[in-house]
Amino acid sequence: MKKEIPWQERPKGSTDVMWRYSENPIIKRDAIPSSNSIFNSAVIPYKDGYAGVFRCDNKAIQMNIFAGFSDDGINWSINHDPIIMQEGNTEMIASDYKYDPRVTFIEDRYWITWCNGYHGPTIGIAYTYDFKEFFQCENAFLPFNRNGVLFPEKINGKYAMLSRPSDNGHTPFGDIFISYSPDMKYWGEHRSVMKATPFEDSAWQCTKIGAGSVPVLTEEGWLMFYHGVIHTCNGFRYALGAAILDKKSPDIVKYRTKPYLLTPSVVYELVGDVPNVIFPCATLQDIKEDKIAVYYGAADTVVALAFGRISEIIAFTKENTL
Ligand code: BMA
Repeated sequence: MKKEIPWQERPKGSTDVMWRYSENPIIKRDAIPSSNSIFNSAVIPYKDGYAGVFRCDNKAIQMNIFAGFSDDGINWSINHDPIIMQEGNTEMIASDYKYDPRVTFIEDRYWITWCNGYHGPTIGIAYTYDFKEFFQCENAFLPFNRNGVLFPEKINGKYAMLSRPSDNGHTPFGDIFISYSPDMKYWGEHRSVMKATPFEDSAWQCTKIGAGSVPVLTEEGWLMFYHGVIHTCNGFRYALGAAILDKKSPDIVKYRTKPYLLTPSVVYELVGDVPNVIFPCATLQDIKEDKIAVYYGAADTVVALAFGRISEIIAFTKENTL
């Protein structure tokens, strides 16, 4: 039986390229007993349904990642206890906190990347076959770094990861880089991919940007949703854009949205622990049906879902490129 991804047609009267799920948020802040908030989280097809890794901050505001399962990608059952890591390709590495997970299937297993607290934020890596046992590997980079996103296949024989070098706080800068590894342990060949924009060109992404969802291979190249940030007089505002990276050399940005695709505009994006945040971390797509569903954290409090037609997002990105 063909697995349906979550989907709703574009609302009548809307001309927007992407639109929100009418029942958002799909995961509320108190979906498990210990949680203060559940947001920036990742999902992936698994067996007959879906699995996910969720960022749940508890009521002491300790950040951790939790596994969860769903039949339909909308109704989730999230474990009440965080993921316990075992040794992967190295000895156990300290992890003061874990947040903002991404999940990628490569070859034979599911890889998790997240922001790992190791003398400050950097990129943690683990793998699992079943979302029950998880094996933690070497951190990809030195601190400080965030938003590590793996490509779903090797590129020129190597694992490839986007990331965003940062600082120890609420980083006021940030560009996306790509790094390669032969073995998921040693990372190098770091190259610049895309930068925050000049204010006068596209101000919603002028302070910093970060990779969001796992890139999806399309006829035009790798389609990736990212967040862009503007520093306003009221703090940071996080919006969502799309980029298309070259298939063979993904450090080459073919197209990138000058206007945003989604910006905080409905109550669960405008109101929460951190107002004005849309933070994409995953997609589910049906390439044949030309459908994509984007999972994003809203206002650092809940998880929400948005939809679009892949062909329309690509056409829009090409026609409105920076
Ligand atoms: C970033 C990260 C994200 C968060 C965002 C907005 O620095 O901490 O987890 O969603 O800020 O607060």
